[in-house]
Amino acid sequence: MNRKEFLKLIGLSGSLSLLDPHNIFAQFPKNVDFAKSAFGNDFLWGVSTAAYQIEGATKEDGKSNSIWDTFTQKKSHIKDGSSGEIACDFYRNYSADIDLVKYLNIQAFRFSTAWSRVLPQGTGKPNQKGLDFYHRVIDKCLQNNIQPWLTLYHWDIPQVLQDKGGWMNRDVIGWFSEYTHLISKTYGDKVKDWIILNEPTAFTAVGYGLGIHAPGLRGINHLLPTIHHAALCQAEGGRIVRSNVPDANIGTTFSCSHIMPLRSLEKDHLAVDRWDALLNRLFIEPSLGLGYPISSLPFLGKIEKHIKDGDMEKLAFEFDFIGVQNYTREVVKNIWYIPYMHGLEISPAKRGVKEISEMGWEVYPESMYETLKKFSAYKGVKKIYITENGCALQDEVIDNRIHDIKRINYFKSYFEQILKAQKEGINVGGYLCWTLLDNFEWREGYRPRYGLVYVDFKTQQRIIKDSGYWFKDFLK
Ligand code: GCO
Repeated sequence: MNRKEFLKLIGLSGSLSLLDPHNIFAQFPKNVDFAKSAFGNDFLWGVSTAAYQIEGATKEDGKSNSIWDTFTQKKSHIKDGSSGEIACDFYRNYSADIDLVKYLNIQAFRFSTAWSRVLPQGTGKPNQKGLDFYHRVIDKCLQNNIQPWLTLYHWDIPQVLQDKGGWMNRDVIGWFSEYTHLISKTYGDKVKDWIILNEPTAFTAVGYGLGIHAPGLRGINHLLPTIHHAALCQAEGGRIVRSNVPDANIGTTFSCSHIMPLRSLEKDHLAVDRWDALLNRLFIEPSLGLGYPISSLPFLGKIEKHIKDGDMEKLAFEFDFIGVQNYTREVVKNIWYIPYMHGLEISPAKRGVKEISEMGWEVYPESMYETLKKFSAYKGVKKIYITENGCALQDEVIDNRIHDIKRINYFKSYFEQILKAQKEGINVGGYLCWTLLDNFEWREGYRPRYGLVYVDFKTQQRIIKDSGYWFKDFLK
C-alpha cells in the first residue's frame, strides 16, 4: 500500500494530510503548515501551569503545608527524590515568566491558586500575603493584556484539612466552599475565566485509590467517598463562582483518554467500557445530571452509601465550558484477576510502539479528535477548551538552544486533529498548552520536561526552546 492509499484508508487525504501520523517524529513535510487563522480568529491560545509544580516558596509568607509538601518529604515517593520546594521559583520569578508568555504571543495564562497559601488553616483567617501574591500575578497578566485563567484546585489541599480526612471527609464541601468563596470574591472583578477542579479522576484515583500521588492512600474505602465529595465540590464551586462573579466564564477540567481494545474480542471491548467509565465518564456525567457510570463499572455501586438525600441533584451544574486534557490513548486488555477493573492498559512499549513521550505515553494524535468528538456528544456540553496538551521529552541544551523538533511535530499533528474536529462542527474554543516552563511533574519529578521554555533548575535560568519560538511565530 503506498502513502496515498494509506492516507485515504485512514481518512487523512487532502491538503492537510500528514505522513504516517503514527510516525510524526519523522521530519514534518514542509508543504504542510498551519496558519493560526485556520482555527478561527476568536480561538484562544494559552498556556497552563499549576501552583505546586512551579511556585516554590512552599513555606514562605505564611503558606502552610499542602498534601504534596508532606508527600514529597518521603523521598521514595518521587522518582528522583525531589519536591516542589523550589520548582521554578515562580513565586519570585512570576513577572519575568509572564513577560515570557507575552513574548511568545500567548493570549491566556492558566495558573492555580494554592489553597494553603491563602488559607493556611484550610478555613478561617485568610493570609493576606498569599492573597497579595495572586493579585500580583493577575495584575501582571492584565498589564500584559493576557487573560488570567484561574484554576481553584490543582491537587494541593492543605495538610491541616487532610489531617481531618481531606476529600474523604464530607466536611470538605464546606471547606472547599469557603475557599472558593474567598478566591472568587477576592479576584472576581479581575478574573473572568474560572476552572473549578483540575482532573478530579486523577487526584482522587491516583492519590486516594492507588496511593502513588498525595496523600498516598489506597483502596476503594478511601477512593469512593473522595470521588463523591469531589464531584459535589465540582458543582458547588461552580454555583459559588456563578453567584460571586456574574459575568464569569466557568468550567472545570477532565483528564481524558481515547481508549481502544487490544484485541477485537467482546471481553476486551467490555474492559474498554470499564476503563472509559473510570477515566472519562466518572466526573463529567454527574455534572450533567447523568449520575455515576455504575452500570459500566459495578464496583462504583458502593459509592451509594456516601450519597445523602438531595446529593444527586447537587452534583449537577451548568458549566459554560469543559476543559479537555488529552495527551495519548490507552489500549486495554481484559484480565479477569485485576481487581475492580478486570483489565489492564497495555503499555506502548509492550505493544512495540516507537513514538513514546518521556512519560511513557504513546504519541497518538487521533486521541485528540476522538476525545473532542466523545465529549462534545454530551448534550449538556456547550463549549470545549483544550486546557492541557503537550509532550514530555528529555530536552538537551546545545549551544544554549533546545532543538525539540519532536515537540513541534507533536503540536502540529495534534493541531491537525483539532482542525478535523472543528470542521465537523465541534465547538472548540481554544487550546492551552501544557506547559510554559519545565516543572515538577509529580511522581516523575523533574525528568520529563514539558515546557515551551527550558528551566535550568540549578540556576533558574530560562531558555526558550525551538518549540517556544515556533509557537511565537505560529501565533504572531
Ligand atoms: C495532569 C496535570 C498536570 C500534569 C500534566 C503532564 O494532567 O496530570 O494536570 O499537572 O503535569 O498533565 O503530565
